[in-house]
Amino acid sequence: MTKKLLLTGFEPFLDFSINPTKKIAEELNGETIGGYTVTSQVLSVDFHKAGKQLLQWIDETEPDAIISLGLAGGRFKITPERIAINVNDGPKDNQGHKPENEVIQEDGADGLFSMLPISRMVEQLQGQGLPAEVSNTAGTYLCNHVMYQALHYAKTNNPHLPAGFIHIPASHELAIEHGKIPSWSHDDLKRAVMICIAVLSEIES
Ligand code: PCA
Repeated sequence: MTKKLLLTGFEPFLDFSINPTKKIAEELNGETIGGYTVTSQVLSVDFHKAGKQLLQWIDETEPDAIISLGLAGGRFKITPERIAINVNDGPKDNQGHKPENEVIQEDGADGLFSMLPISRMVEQLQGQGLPAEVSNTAGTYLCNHVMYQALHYAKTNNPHLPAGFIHIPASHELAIEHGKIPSWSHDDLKRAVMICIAVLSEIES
């Protein structure tokens, strides 16, 4: 029997009229990659909602691993994130909420490290011809928020759950609309995510 992967993408936000992570998540829903069958969900760019959505889907799916995807418009590479920090800050979310120095979890650690095999993911991506590097900051916006919530859940409820976050560059489709950001083909972005998922099967859990 295959294991279950909860894969999340995000809806569009700010001046990014398309979010390639949404399309990738939707296209991979139901696929089996390595030893994992994917269940996909698309998160709201909403500080009050995203954490609750994630916890609800964890409850429903009972995943053996969680990978969340986010768009990092302006980045050139696939960047698995190393750490999430306990802060919400940044521009308005899609509901108009603009947090400043908010704590995500009152009792939470300042920072939580990814539970995903991030170095191996980078190695595999580069080995298969796709530029990648570990990122040391997921920012303080929704992506950091969701990564932190997943890792806080794991730490509290299931300390061996491989969970974490991968930022991806814009797709060509988005870059054409946006006008000022580097981009990858949708097929390469999707292939990169599939490579990262396949790496999960190398680890025992
Ligand atoms: N990227 C944003 C939030 C949603 C997304 O896809 C971020 O990097 O925080």
